[in-house]
Amino acid sequence: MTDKEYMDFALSLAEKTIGQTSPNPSVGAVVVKDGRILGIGSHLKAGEAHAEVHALAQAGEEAEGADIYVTLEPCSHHGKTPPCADLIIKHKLKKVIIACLDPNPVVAGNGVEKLRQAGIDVEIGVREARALELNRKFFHYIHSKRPYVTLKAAVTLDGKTATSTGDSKWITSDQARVDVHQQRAIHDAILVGVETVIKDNPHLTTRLPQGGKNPIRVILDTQLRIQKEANVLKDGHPTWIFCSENADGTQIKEKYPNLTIFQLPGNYLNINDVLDILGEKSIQSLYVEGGSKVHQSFIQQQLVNECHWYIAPKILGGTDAISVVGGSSPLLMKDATSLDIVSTEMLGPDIKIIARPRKV
Ligand code: AOF
Ligand code: ZN
Repeated sequence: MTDKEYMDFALSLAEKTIGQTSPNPSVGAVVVKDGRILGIGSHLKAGEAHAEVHALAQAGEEAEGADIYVTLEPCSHHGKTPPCADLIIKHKLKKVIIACLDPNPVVAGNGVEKLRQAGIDVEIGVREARALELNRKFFHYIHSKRPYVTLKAAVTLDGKTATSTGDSKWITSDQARVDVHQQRAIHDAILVGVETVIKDNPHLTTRLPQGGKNPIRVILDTQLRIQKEANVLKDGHPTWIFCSENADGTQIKEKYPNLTIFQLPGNYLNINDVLDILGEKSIQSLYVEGGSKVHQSFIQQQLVNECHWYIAPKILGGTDAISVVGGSSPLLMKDATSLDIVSTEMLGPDIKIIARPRKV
């Protein structure tokens, strides 16, 4: 196998753990000597062993003189676990092949430096694009200290998310909804506006046959209008509400211990402030499920990293039906938000489009 093929194998090991390692990145490692694979590993959970630890434990003494393919620069710091660079040096590996550097300031090139100083060959950049894509949420978080924002919408062919009466059950098929629950499971938090809570009384939990972690629920509710018996309050899972400092949350807070209230200064909620606070609370990925006003705020302020659009083969028609993105349109087409389509996929009768705002 070539270097690229071994790295692809390491990347595929890492990709299988997407969503279960937060706040750590997904990492895979493969130890190879004389064309034989001696050890493989993935980082499985924050606080537990890194990918290299598993792979090297399998290789044991045979690791001496071997190469290791790692999807991220081996760490050099004492975090919750000891440095992988030290472990690689201890096992006397010959060469370390790395897909991409770790931007985490406590590592950021120090891992490579440590290895080179110990006389180990290091090659960087094999399958880099795939590795950057794999951990794009982690990298975005490290660079911006804010969560990576994915905007999700289920729409008709004519871009509507509800009828004029607000009915939206259901636009897309079961297959599309399963995909949404898979996305909920791999995000740290899910965000909606209070209008959605009042209208739909959703649970915003992950409901998959195979299980899956629930994201923290974040509700934007300036005036604290949430109904006292809302499912997101009653079901015991963590819910964070952002409201204005003028709202009084004492009673509701006492009633629901799973509820955290963040009161922001001023009379309206600034989404930039919300993202800053979520970042401080280690939320690296945020799944925004609307409604249309919330979508508009995120789009207008250019706070979206990725759009997931589930398009059902239905047409509602009517200027009174609710558009997926609210507010007023710009006057000119040249002022539209431009995106690049990353992928398209059929989910039963529906299409899923993933698109990312075009970088200018
Ligand atoms: C690696 N291999 O498999 C991973 C790495 O608290 P700790 O000790 O788990 O360190 C977490 C940091 O280590 C994380 O933020 C990232 O910079 C790096 N992750 N490094 O060598 C791995 N998961
Ligand atoms: Zn490590």
